[in-house]
Amino acid sequence: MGNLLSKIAAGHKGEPIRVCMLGLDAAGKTTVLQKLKLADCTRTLPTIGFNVETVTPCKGLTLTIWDIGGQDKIRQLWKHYYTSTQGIIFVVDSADKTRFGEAVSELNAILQEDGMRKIPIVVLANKQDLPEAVDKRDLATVLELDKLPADHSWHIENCCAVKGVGVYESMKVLSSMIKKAKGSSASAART
Ligand code: G3D
Ligand code: MG
Repeated sequence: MGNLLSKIAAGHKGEPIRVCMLGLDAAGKTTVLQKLKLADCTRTLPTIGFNVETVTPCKGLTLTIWDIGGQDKIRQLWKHYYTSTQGIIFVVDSADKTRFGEAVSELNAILQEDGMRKIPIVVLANKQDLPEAVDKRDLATVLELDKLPADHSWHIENCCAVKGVGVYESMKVLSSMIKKAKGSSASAART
C-alpha cells in the first residue's frame, strides 16, 4: 500500500498533494487510516481543541484527517487546514441513519467554504458489512451529490474499512480525479 501511495504522489510530478479526510466522529476515518497502514507515518497532533491530525504517509502526500460535527464555533479555523487541499475523502457511517442529517449539513458546510467549491470529492459509504447499511446509490441521494454543480467531480464507493474493502480503490479514483482537475485548471489558465 505504501507503494500505491508513493505512486499516487509520484504521479503528480513531484508537487505535493494535500488531501483532507473528513467525517463525523465514529464514521471510520481512523480505521481507514489503519487499513492504509499509516500507523508509522509522520504525524502531527495540533492542540487547538478539536480532533485533527496530519499524516505524511510518503514523500509528497499529506493527509489531514479530522472529526467534524457540532463545530460551529471553530468552523472559522477549518480554512487553515483547507488551504491548498486538492481532494476530499468524506467518510460516512452508512448504517447510522440517525446521523445522516448531520452528515449532510456538515458536508454542505464544507463544500460552501471558499476554495472548496470545485475540489474533487470521494465519499466512502462505510460499514457496508452491517445489515442496516444504506447502499452507495441511496447514500448519494441522501447527501444530494447529484445536486452538485456539473463541474464539481465526485465519486461514491461502497466501503468496509474494517475489511479494507473499497479503501484502496477510492484512493486511486481520487488520485485520478485530482490529476484531471489539475489538467483542466491548467488548460483553463492557458485559454
Ligand atoms: P473515526 O476515526 O471516524 O472517529 P473510527 O472512526 O475509525 O474510530 O471507527 C469508529 C468505530 O466504527 C470503531 O468501532 C470501528 O471499528 C468501527 N468501524 C469502522 N469501520 C467499520 C466498518 O467498515 N464496519 C464496521 N462494522 N465497523 C466499522 P469501535 O467499536 O472501536 O468504536
Ligand atoms: Mg478517529
